[in-house]
Amino acid sequence: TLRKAVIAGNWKMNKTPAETTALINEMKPLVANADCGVIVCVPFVDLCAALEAAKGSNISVGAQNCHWEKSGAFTGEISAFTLKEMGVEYVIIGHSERRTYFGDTDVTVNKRVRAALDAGLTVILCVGEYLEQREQGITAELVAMQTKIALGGVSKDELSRIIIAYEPVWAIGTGRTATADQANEVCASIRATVAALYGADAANALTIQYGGSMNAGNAAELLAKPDVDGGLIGGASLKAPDFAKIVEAAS
Ligand code: 3PY
Repeated sequence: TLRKAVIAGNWKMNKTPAETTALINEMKPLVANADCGVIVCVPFVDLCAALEAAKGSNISVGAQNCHWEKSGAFTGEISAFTLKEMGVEYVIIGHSERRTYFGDTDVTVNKRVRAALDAGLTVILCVGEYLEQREQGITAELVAMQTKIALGGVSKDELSRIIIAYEPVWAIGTGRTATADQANEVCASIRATVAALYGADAANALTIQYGGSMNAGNAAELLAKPDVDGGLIGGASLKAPDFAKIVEAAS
C-alpha cells in the first residue's frame, strides 16, 4: 500500500461477551506497536464487552451492520445512532453474507451507509463479485456499480469516513484467496470509480481493503500491492497471534 493501512477483523457470528473480553485482552499487547489502523468488528451483543476491553488501547471497535432508521418498528434491527452513542466508531455495511443470506441490496446498502454517516460512524463498505460474474468478465463493471450506488448522496467530505473493502465472494470463508494481482487490479478499479466521482485527491486518500481469506500467510504479499490498503479479515481475526501477524505485515 501507498497509504497507511487499516486492518479490521470481521468476527462474524462468533464469540460470546466473555470470549470477546478474553480475545481482545490477548490481542492488546500483540498489536500495541502497530503502525496501521486496528479495528475489531464484533456481534452487536459483544460491543459493550469489546469497548470496555479495548478502552485505552489502539484497538477500535466496529459493528457488522446497522439499520437506516433512527428508531421505530423494526424488530431485531439496531440503529446507527445507538451504535454511535455506545462509543462504536466503525460499521461494516454490505458484507456479502448480508447481501446473500439476509436480502441486503445495493439500495438498502446505500440507505445504511447514509444513516451510518449521519450518525457520525465510519463505514467499511463491502463490494465484490460472485465467481460467475468474474468468469463473465464483468467484475470491474459490477464492483463499480455497487460502489456508485452505495455512495449515492455521499459528499466528498463524508468520503473521509468511508473505507471500501473489496471482497470477492468466491474467496469468502472458502480458503480461496484472490491473487495479489487480482486483488490489486480490482482495488485499483474501485479507486478509478471513486476518482471519477470525487476527483483524484479524494480517491488517492481513500482506504481500500482486500477481504476474503486474508491470513497470516498471505497478508504480506497482498499488502505489498500499491492499491491494497489493508484487510478485512474473517477467520484469521479470531486468533490473536494470527491477527497480530497480519497487523505486523501491515505496519
Ligand atoms: C472473510 O475473510 O471470509 C471475510 O468475509 C472477511 O469479511
